[in-house]
Amino acid sequence: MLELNGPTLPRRSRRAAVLLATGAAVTAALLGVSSVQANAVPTTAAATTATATAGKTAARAAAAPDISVANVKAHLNQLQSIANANGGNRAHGRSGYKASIDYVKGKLDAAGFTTSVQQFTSNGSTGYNLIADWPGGDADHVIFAGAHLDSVSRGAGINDNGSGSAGILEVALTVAKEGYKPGKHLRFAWWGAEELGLVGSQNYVRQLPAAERSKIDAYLNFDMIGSPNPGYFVYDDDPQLEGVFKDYFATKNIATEIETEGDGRSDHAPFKNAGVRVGGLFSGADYTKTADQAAKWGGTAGQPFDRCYHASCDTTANINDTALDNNSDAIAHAVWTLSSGSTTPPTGKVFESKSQVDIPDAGAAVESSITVGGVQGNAPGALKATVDIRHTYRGDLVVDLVGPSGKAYRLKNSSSNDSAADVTETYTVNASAETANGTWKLRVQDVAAQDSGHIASWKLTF
Ligand code: DTR
Ligand code: ZN
Ligand code: ZN
Repeated sequence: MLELNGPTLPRRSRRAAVLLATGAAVTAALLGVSSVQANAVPTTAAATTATATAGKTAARAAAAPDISVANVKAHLNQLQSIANANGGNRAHGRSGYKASIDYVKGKLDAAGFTTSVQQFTSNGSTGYNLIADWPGGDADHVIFAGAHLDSVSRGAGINDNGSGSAGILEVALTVAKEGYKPGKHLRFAWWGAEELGLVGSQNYVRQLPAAERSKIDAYLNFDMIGSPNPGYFVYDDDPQLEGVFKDYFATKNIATEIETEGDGRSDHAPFKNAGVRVGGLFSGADYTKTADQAAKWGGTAGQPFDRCYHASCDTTANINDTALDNNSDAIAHAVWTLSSGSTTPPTGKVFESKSQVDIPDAGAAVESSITVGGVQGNAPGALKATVDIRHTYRGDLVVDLVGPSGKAYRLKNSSSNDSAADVTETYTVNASAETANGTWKLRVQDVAAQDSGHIASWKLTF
């Protein structure tokens, strides 16, 4: 690939690239796909076939899936690495906090969430809140889950509050993986500067118009959910929300207590003060576990729930996996239950195009179309787009799926250091905002000179 105004390739590989490109052009000529068509946006009639019979597509009330505690711990490992690389902490105003925001945002963007970063100033430093909305659901009824992402300056803050942050992140990613279609709108947030006095969440609530605030049916807060000597505490601010969590733990034969020390001590407080119904979970901080509590929860009586609270030893070693797992599953149960959504099972219907479309070297985008029909309702939140693109330097390629609405969903960005050939991938796209039936397009553009190729085939699985 020769970057425009970039370094030139050594002659051998340039010659090889030229031969391959010519080869593609020869292939195209044999197939009657003219070079003019390659540069224009061809109106290739797609060879679409429904190759599978539809399963029942009736939506069903969805039960929350299990949340992978291994995935939650993988997020904690990332946050630990971020702290290690940034002075040992992820505190407000420090590089480790912004790096934490960037990590979480990257995961959510890739999963199809609509994210925004809200900035604020505290103690002379810029702070950040990350807000993530799952497209769909009744916008007038929002189920909101939040956790503060900042640590104290003394340590990595893995339990306080990497645990809550990782727990809601994995729940959000599971929403996407499941293609969950909530009846109510789902929103997630990672707050900044909680340790300075709930600064980020207060900033968010303060700037939220009253009309938007009134749409929040519930705000659920998760601050410390993996304490090493854990308790199972449920916020008692709202009886119904408290009941959702208590009922869940009862099905797991886990005793709970109401959370008594937390009033005003975490990010649910600004929401509660603004009249929003709040709930949440907590596994304990520096208070001491009693003998009675140890009898029902295990662990060590006479010791704090988290002896590393606000200390440098709050690392990935400071986590009880069972508590992290149980609480992450309880978060998912609450999100699914309160959003009363459904998951439309995959129909199994496949629509495919095998029309070859040439991709001009460093040229205009080309498109291949598929017309979808006979699928009820909207496309799934986990629509599978399988592409087979032949190209001698796939880093040149930008690939989008364009829905019937005309909205483009980015499948692949270009990359100056991906010299491998061909793009043969299956992408999962949250296309739940699109009607299933209509014309879908695969749009491909080669954005760098000296390599070319063609779309060989692609298909959509509903
Ligand atoms: N203030 C929180 C930790 C904390 C202490 N008690 C509670 C009760 C409920 C939620 C959180 C807390 C912090 O240090 O981040
Ligand atoms: Zn704290
Ligand atoms: Zn905390």
